[in-house]
Amino acid sequence: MIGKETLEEAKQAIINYDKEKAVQLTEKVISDGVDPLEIMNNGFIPGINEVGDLFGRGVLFLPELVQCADVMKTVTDIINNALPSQENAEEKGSMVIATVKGDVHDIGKCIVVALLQANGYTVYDLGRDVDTDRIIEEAVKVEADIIGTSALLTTTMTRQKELEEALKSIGLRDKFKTIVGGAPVTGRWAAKIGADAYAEDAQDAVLKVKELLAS
Ligand code: B1M
Repeated sequence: MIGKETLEEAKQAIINYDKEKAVQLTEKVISDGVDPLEIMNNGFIPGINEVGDLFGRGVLFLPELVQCADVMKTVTDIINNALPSQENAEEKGSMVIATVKGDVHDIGKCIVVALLQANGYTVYDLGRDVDTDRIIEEAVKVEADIIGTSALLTTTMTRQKELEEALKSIGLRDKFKTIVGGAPVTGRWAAKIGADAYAEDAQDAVLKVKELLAS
């Protein structure tokens, strides 16, 4: 268990874009043998969410947002690298994942990727700002079981719908299961566009992927 004070320090380190502090806290948690997802979920993510609120309310501006995101990305990479990797991942199923075209937000998607990999799934991460056609091409190429898309902007969520429609129009909808996520995405949106699953966060994504592969 990480103390409340440390979690608050982690949150503030993101808000104040204090990279040195954020890295120091992360490394301490890892060297203490504590699950690093705890500091991520209960310290850093609340921090970046508050940054988003401050930005949305015009209290904080783009240059600061960029610096906060940079600190968030740094600790995400450290934590992702510290998650245990699994052998024989191939047997559990595979997934192609991307942040949709027009969207460069990838911090959450990278957490999802790391957690799926840590749970033994093979994940082909195509990165961010990825065209729908390319996502489908790659899924066909690697014979993925699941296609996952992340969208953080209300304006790019429509790409998730575009993917469903594109799969249908080329007769490949039944070949893949689809899962969607991202801050503005909801279960209702997933149902509306015909996606097979919605995941709220990385832990939920692992759960939903397991269910999709069993169905
Ligand atoms: Co931007 N941004 N941003 N941003 N940014 C938001 C999304 C915003 C809500 C902030 C705000 O105004 N309050 C707002 C969107 C408003 C809207 O759409 N209505 C916004 C805006 C406006 C913009 C720009 C347009 C700003 C500008 O240029 N004027 C611009 C757009 C650029 C573009 O994409 N074309 C922009 C840019 C950026 C940065 C580059 C500076 C940076 C991103 C850096 C990066 O990702 N490499 C950034 C950031 C950091 C944010 C906020 C503050 C934080 C996002 C984040 O990393 N969250 C964000 C505010 C917010 O979301 N509260 C905001 C932490 C992360 C762990 O959570 O990504 O939600 P999240 O992922 C979660 C779950 O959603 C889920 O699991 C993850 C782990 O728990 N999940 C999945 C995610 N993907 C999944 C996929 C799955 C399953 C689950 O299956 C496939």
